[in-house]
Amino acid sequence: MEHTVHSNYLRRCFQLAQLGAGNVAPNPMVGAVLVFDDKIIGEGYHQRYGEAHAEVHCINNALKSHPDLICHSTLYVSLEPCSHFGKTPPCADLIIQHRIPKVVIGCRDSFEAVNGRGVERLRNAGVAVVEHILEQEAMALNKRFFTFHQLKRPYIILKWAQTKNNVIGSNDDERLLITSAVTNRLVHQWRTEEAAIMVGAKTAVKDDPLLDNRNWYGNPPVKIIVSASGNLPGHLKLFQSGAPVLVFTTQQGKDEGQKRFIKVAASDFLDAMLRELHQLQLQSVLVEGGAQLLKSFIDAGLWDEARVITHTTMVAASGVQAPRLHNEALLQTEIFLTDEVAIYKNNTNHFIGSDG
Ligand code: AOF
Ligand code: ZN
Repeated sequence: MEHTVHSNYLRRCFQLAQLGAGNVAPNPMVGAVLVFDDKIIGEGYHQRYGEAHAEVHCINNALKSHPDLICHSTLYVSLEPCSHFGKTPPCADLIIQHRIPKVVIGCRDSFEAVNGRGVERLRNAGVAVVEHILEQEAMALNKRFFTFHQLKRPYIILKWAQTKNNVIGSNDDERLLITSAVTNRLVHQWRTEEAAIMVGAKTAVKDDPLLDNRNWYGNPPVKIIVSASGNLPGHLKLFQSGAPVLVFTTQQGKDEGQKRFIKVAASDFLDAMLRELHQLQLQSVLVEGGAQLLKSFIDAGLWDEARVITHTTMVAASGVQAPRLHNEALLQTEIFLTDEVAIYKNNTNHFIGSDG
């Protein structure tokens, strides 16, 4: 009974948290509610990166209408309240100051400066802390943030489009167009949701894509090109629009304008590149091809999600075969005009909760 009550209020926190989508990264999305006598007396969420945390908005909201009830209420938060002085003071201290007797959290915060210290601080001050109610859901809500902090690499989403017979590209220099206008827009939404997009040099040259998110509103992702030689023609369209371009190469390259070369060892290419991306605080990357680059991520087991767009009728007589996933679990499929969009997750990766 109590478990159901806790779950319901935590689900409300998740809903609130998502109102911050697109505005809080690289911080996690967080929502909070204050409950007295099974009624919500305050709500809040982390609205914008660098600004007040969810708990602050929630307590301020309750202060307006029910200041006297706060010290008798339970605070629900989708994430462990912070214990560090970041851009804002610790939320754990605010909770203690307001003498809130009980806090129910979705999951602990894997950020090194917090990582259990928020819970510890609350318990040391006599606040009852309830955990493990909807832990996996709470972590999934911020899958990019937790992957980044726990695995020290970005959350990796593979994406490709294929014909009905699994052909991803032509054998010659022609670009193979598979997706409809609707799916293209969806892909631009996906690009907007991630910190970076990545393609191999061959795709960059053959398709000459802009690699931007012009058909969706929001921040443009950083463009990443994987090019062993580092030789990329300066006229490529991807160099012409705003976002910075990172070229991962095994050679020395000359930085120019928005273009930056990062040299990594050939022997350890993928891991070294992911370490660099972690250093650069890029929490997620959408890998858009070609087949060879996608396959190298799959073979290394370095992927979290795959989004495969399959044309429902188009058949190619010949061409480059799409890669094959291993250990995948199908999460959902949806049809957009001519295309079926299937989302898979990597079954071997999962978040680690505070109980191991
Ligand atoms: C919370 N409540 O709503 C959020 C938290 O630089 P700052 O001060 O914004 O701190 C950022 C870190 O705080 C972030 O990496 C994460 O660990 C935590 N985010 N914590 O108690 C919130 N957004
Ligand atoms: Zn905080």
